[in-house]
Amino acid sequence: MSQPISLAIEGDIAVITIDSPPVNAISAAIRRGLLSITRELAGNSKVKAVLLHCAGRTFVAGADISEFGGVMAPPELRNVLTEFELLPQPIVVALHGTALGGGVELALAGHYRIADSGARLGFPEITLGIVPGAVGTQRLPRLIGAEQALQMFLDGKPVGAEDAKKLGLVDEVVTGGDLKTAALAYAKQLVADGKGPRRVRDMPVTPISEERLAQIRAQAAKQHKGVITPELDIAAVRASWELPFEKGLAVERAISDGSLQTPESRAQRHLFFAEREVAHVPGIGANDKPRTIAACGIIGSGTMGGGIAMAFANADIQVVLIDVDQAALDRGLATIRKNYDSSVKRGRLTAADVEKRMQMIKASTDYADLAQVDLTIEAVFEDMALKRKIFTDLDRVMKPGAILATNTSTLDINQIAAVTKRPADVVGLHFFSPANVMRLLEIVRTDTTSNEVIATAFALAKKLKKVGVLSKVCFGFIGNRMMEPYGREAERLVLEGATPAQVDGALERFGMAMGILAVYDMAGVDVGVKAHKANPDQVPQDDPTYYRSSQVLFDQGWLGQKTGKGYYRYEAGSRERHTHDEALRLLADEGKRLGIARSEPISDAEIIERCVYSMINEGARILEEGVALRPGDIDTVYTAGYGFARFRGGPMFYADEIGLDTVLAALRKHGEGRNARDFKPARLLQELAEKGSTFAAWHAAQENRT
Ligand code: 3H9
Repeated sequence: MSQPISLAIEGDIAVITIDSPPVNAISAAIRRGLLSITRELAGNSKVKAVLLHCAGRTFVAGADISEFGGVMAPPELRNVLTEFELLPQPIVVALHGTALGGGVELALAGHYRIADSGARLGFPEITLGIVPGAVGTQRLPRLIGAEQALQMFLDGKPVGAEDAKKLGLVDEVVTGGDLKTAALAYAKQLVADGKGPRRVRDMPVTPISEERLAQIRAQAAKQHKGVITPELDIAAVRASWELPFEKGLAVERAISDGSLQTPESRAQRHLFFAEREVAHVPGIGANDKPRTIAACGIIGSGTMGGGIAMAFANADIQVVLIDVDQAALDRGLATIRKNYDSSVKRGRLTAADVEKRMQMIKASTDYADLAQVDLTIEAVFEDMALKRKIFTDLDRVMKPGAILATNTSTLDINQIAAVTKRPADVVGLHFFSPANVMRLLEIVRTDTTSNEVIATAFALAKKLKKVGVLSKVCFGFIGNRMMEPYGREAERLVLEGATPAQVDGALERFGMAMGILAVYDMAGVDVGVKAHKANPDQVPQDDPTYYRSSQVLFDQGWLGQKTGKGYYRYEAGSRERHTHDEALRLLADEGKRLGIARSEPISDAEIIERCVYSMINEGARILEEGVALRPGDIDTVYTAGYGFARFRGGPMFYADEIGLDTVLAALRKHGEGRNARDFKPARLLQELAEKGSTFAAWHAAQENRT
């Protein structure tokens, strides 16, 4: 195996190569290696310049995040980079692929930076709840100005090579040709020109005015709700202009090291790995080659089908969009165009992009046009008989090896697969609305879906820039099944005397993107009412309070935003929530009629315990039954698809953080006086809580057993 970092002397140039697949993350071995190479070069007067570059698909994508959990082995990256920067020879750093976090900090310790035109440079630390800790907060402001630097830290998104050059972050951009060759020539030219080191630490900083800083702070608070990392970034960058370099470095060290210990950082690092682990499915390996998906059929051009069509067109996959008649298709295509046009207005797409994408979507009323597609996704309304009929037709027209998928969110896909002669090629692909925006894709495996089809679904999710999570067939799969008790409690709370604003406010302060009752108003109060009606076997018939509040609104024709009234009242054309007094009165009356209205005020804590802990309890059942493979899969579903705050790490991680005994005790407390079913602790939750264990530990033990 090659060394993760090595040194070669080419003429009078020292070439340092980092080669640590897959992404050249800086591990302890690389830190040790770079330090020893630095010390070797410091005393080598024959070397006139140093070039640092990376092998493989990318420059360094950051520090090795897996080391952050425990005590990091010495030496510290910041100390290594200090010595590296002080080398007497000029240092050229050549960047390609994605240079991120500690990768850019490494480049900043060099004296000159040259980038491939496809390179992207950025500081994603904010997405991990941490502050750059390898002197980035002190060097970047010196190189590109404090304001631009702070914006990069707060934004978290990488910039392209040309933009990096405009910022002054790189000196040269190489278009075409070999980067290493160009960088060597650059280094030789420096030597020929007698140029020495140009150390960022010696540069002055352009500070940010207090007034401007206040604006940036306000904007960041809006963009990153509920987390302290932006404030920490601001404090670290402030040190760059208020203090000399060495003192600023000490401030950054304290802030960055502290940021690694926060619950929000633990949560976000957990999600980083959880989102990558989801695609590892036991039993599916390199032999299960994903099939090529170059063209896709979509049945149904409504909101869901249209959004899915956009997701495919955006990923450069041909679409055949099918509906019953031309009028339906025209409506569907008009909505797609309208959505694309609004992206043009917001500057996200050009008019030419829109034309190209519209060209990718061919509309048809004829199933025969699906004969050559590699996959068809059925996205019609939830009706088993209709779906079985569609699958019978698809089975007849589609080519051998093509995949038949359904976007159902509730129905038993085994029953749908059973009507085909190729049940191994049938899978659930459950998109979330709007399907062109939402990152989550639930991949639902039936009893017969083949490994190859599952592998294809994961590859497809990646191509669509989504995160695929595997679920077994059950009512609601992972996400909607856990929503059921969550919504049940929210609905009951408003009958007991909490206002919708109170319930949603508590959930939003906890970190949900939107309170559940506001979500109902947005999606349509009728959606849930109809889903419950269509699935009587999933609805307890002996509980008159069950999802009763939405029925009360539904009976009045208050369906939410679309009718101007629901849990809230809306002015025409506005989504701003106002108190809906009539609804409050009716809901209070209903609570009294059912005998559940309470006189004492309901606290935020009770709202969270009843709604969120019930969701966690259902998550435990889902793990017990093997519907989800891992607690992290559930967390990924909830943060990518249901607006659960990333800084909480998802419901199962959050439960581990607060302690499963806390969850269990609250379930027992709220279960008193309720029917035996509602807060009944899941067996797994109870066992783990009583042992003082966690979902994470349970999962690790399961992994070790297999
Ligand atoms: C930092 O640098 C802090 C500093 O200030 C220093 C403080 C002292 N570490 O995403 P992929 C793994 S914080 C460890 O599927 P892609 C990943 O888990 C860091 N592992 O590929 C996966 O493993 P597996 C700042 C990492 O092509 C494999 O590599 N940097 C790291 O879709 C492939 O990853 C970041 O936050 C890492 N840093 O995307 C960058 N990065 O195959 C995070 C990746 O076993 N990384 N892995 O599942 C990314 O954004 C993407 O991985 C990247 C490639 C864009 C690079």
